[in-house]
Amino acid sequence: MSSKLASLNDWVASVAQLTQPDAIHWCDGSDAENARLVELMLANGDLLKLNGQTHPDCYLHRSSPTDVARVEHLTFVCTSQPADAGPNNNWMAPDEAHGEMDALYKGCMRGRTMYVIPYCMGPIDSPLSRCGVEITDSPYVVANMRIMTRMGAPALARIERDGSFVRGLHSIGELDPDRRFIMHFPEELMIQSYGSGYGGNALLGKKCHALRIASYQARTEGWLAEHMLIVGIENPQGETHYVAAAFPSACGKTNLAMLIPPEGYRRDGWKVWTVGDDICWMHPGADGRLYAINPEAGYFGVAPGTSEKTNPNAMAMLNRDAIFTNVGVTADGQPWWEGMTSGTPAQDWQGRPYDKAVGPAAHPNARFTVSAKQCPSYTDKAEDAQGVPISAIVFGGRRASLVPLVFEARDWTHGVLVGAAMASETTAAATGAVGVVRRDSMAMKPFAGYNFGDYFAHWLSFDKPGAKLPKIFQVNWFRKDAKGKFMWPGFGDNMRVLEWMLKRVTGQAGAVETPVGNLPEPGDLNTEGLGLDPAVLQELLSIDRAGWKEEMAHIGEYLDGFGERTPAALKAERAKIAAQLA
Ligand code: GTP
Ligand code: SPV
Ligand code: MN
Repeated sequence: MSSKLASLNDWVASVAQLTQPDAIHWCDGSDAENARLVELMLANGDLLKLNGQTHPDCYLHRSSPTDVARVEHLTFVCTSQPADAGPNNNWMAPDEAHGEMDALYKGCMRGRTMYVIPYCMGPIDSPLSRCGVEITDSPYVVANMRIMTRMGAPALARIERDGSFVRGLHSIGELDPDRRFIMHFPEELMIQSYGSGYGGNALLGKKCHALRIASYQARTEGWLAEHMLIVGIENPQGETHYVAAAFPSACGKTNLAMLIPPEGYRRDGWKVWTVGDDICWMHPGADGRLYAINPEAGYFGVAPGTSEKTNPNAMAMLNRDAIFTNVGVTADGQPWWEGMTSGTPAQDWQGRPYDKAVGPAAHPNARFTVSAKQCPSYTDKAEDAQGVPISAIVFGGRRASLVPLVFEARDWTHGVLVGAAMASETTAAATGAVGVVRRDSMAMKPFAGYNFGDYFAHWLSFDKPGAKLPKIFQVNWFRKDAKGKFMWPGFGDNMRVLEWMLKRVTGQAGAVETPVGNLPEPGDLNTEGLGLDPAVLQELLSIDRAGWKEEMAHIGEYLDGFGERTPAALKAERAKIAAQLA
């Protein structure tokens, strides 16, 4: 097979010339194709079949034990000018990077099949969507891309219509951490990945295309590509407001995107609709509002911590047609991970007999891959070619101290500062130390495809005459008490905070002004049925002025790190707040 598009055929031929596969397979995305691939992977050990009674068509993939997360230190943005990648990225000169990668790719697909995956990020018929082609030698990547993107014949047809696409080349190589690179060439709309089969490193439509390359394109085209969930909150009057929220990796996007409101809310008629759980592309519409699409078609979510108690919607979508990566298994072949409320693991994620003393059953970054349509709160607004209008943007991180449960930014510039200044504890989603607080502007530290200074300026540029921008908030579900216990119940109860935010949007809720932002008073939050100690709530909703003074000084140093590219308006906003706190 081949394509009507000469540039695509030529590229596929040149990659085959370099990598020397035994066979080339153009993916059409059909069920028959998937069935053949699953059979192949069951035979070669890439997949294990899970319990067909409890989990029909569910499979377990055990990765190489040293290939379990994103590798930020091996991820590069290769622009001609180092300053265009910025201090927030690793940089390599494009020529040098191509040289390194070509050496790795040379003959790497001998004895393997090369799969050509045409995919579309976003609804096939949406003007906001963008396409790419991933070439890979991993059938596991094909199976995941099939769930995570609109893949196959319809995508190829659109690519042939558009005439352009992002080129992504991936090989698992030897799965050797010392021969592993994730390279981005935004000026060439190209991605090259070698040596890892893990999600963010290997499913090139996701972080590599939909965030790093797309953010670079979005800057020149006047839109935003963000690490955000998109959720619709329907009030008892039947009005739905859409919220986009940026939390760093493994900090609660999937959970917020499909939360089940507390019982009282459900009784009153509140409903939650899931549009996306990880990536959001936002464009200004003719009416001045921001309209968002979810470029993905599935969820690649964190398994540990997901349970009937914390995320029943996720549990309901995971009992059929799902791929589980690096989870444990029960004696009767059901997937199992830490946090589950029932079942007992028999084997851990490496296939060893489970022994608590040796380690957890599931890897802390174990993941599930599942179609978005299987989520009970899925809305077909996720298929809307125009996207959904965004009423509020939320930034949030894991902060054991200082950052209150919620506050509102005074205006857009203040909100951009809040996003830029965001910090969070690192998690198992990337290799390296876990629990270290670092700045993670807009939850995009690992994903912005260009200099953060330019990125902040791009964010500020949306505030122009006629714009009807969303209100911006910061939240923190992760405050801990002196004993190290979470102070806020989180999960479904985060609905209470969402309600306050949306009532701020519609002018129905009160707030106290502070230099840091506008906070609810304890009475402004619905805490009915929560049983939260009033002193704890008071602490969650207060500002530690001395602590914030120090934080503002750190934020100043951080912003200065982007030199002349940091917008003056952002520095001025910070200085104003620092002065008010002094
Ligand atoms: P990525 O897919 O890595 O981008 O992550 P994500 O932001 O979608 O994170 P996810 O929702 O999967 O949550 C990661 C972990 O945080 C899980 O173990 C959750 O159980 C936990 N978590 C999510 N929401 C809350 C919350 O409100 N409170 C607490 N304490 N934990 C939460
Ligand atoms: C993240 O790390 O933010 C993820 C998982 O959503 S991955 O696709 O691996 O990037
Ligand atoms: Mn993510």
